[in-house]
Amino acid sequence: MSQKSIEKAYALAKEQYAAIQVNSDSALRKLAAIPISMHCWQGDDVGGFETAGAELSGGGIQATGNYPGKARSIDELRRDIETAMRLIPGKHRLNLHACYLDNRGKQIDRAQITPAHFKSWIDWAKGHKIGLDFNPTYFSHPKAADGFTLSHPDKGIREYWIQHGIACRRIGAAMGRQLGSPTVTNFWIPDGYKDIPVDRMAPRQRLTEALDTIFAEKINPKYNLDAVESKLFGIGAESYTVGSHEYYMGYAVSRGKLLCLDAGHFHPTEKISEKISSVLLFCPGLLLHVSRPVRWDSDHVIILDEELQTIARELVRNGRLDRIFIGLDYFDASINRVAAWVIGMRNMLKALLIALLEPTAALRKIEREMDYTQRLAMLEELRSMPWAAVWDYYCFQKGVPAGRAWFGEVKRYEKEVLSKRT
Ligand code: RNT
Ligand code: ZN
Repeated sequence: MSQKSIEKAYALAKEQYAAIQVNSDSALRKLAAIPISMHCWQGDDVGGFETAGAELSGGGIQATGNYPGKARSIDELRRDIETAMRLIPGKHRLNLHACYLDNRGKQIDRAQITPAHFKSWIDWAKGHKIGLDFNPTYFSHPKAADGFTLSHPDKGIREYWIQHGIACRRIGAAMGRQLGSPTVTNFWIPDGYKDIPVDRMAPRQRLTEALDTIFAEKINPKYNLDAVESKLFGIGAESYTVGSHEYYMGYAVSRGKLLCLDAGHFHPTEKISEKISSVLLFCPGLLLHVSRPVRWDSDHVIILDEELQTIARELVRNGRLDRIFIGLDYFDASINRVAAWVIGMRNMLKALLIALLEPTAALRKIEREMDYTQRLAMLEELRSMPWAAVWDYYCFQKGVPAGRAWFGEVKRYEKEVLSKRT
């Protein structure tokens, strides 16, 4: 697409949006102010760098596929992330897991990690002027092998994971302070039973005590914000999950924490888009793990489907973007991993743009007047508005390839870099 045709198409689109009282320039300014936290773990199938060639297993998290070119070192992962980010319009963030520490070949115990182990990431983020988000890693570890961590019946094991949590909040705070933007540190644990338990209460009591101990240290929310993430079930933990939705909703509301909604962590017909407004009413903030479950929590690359658009509309319409943190959480090892990032990030942004181009005030008025025929008619007409021309113009503005042109860049990178990794 030439610059001229992008600009021409945009001018026409702008007119069409103006006719429904939508200012497309201002929608683009708003879009540019929304950072998406890109998850580092798509780049190496949730492996991390604790030990050379570490493979993830456990916790019921499963990347499937063996597409060549996965990052084998921090340097390779950073280069892949940089390549992806050059094809995504706007400034975003990187979401790190504790197991991506820079240990310089030395095995470091998870209870012993410090900000020093993330210094090279912080410097890297500074260099790119982006913020970091963080996650303690409660899986792929001998002390998680029983399927229990913070709610483990053994006090010693609980204590170990409590220390990990405390260490991670301090790391999050160091990142946030040094980068001048709060780090969201998200707690997800795999704890649960494969088969029907007798005591559903005790593990939840233990989890509450453990979390309260982890969060006892006061940390300035300017540097670090805590989030807790629920789940419905995991592979090997099908019958009972300690950290269920009701559990964490209660915990987050009573402790003033952010609640993390992962799109893959609910019953198949349950949608997180439906939950956003309720969480915003009662929690200080909301973290999203945008993902695409296919029949189960399969963590497919997000596509521009109805639910993604509905999520984005809920985020934008509620007008509380200052309290909402958007992160992606999926991992597909069966396709080019850089492309997986680019496709998902661009889709998230497209969904937000479509939402920002909505004449929400007018639609609300129609709804209040109970004119449901007009509401349906208008919502359906909006689907064929020329948002794609606005998107292409945004990419052009931000100096990244418009349309499908990014794919050639990924293919070139695959040929020159990824295909040489064996
Ligand atoms: C697992 C959770 C969790 C992880 C990441 C890697 O089901 O979704 O968020 O995917 O922490
Ligand atoms: Zn998640």
